[in-house]
Amino acid sequence: MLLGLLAALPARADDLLFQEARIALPPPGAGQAAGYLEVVSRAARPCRLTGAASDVAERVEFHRHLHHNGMMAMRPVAAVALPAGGRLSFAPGGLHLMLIGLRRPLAAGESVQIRLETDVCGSHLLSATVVDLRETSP
Ligand SMILES: [Cu+2]
Repeated sequence: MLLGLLAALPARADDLLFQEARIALPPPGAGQAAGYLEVVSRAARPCRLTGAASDVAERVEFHRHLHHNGMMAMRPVAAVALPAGGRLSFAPGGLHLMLIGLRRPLAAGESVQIRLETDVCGSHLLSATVVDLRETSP
């Protein structure tokens, strides 16, 4: 009953803030690229990130890095919970976006539009900058 009432409230455009959205420039010829960002909730209720999409890729998944028997693997996750007033970090070595099936090569410095869908916090279009992370690695 209460959940139904909350879901009926309209999502506000400023419910979520997106910071430091960036895509790691993939090696030439790579079919996929990882994306990172900070998601800050200013919403009064929890929500779930339920999907992502971009024109430059056939699909965008949420991935987690897992260490399993000494091996590192990436696993897709269907949805990610975001507590009310909380923060989510999509960062190297952890939760990240994966752009799969790149439709064209990406160039360092360009902006890529990514749409993030949530259950009750609206649909958001954000701009991610393609960054050559290898340049900044020690
Ligand atoms: Cu991945």
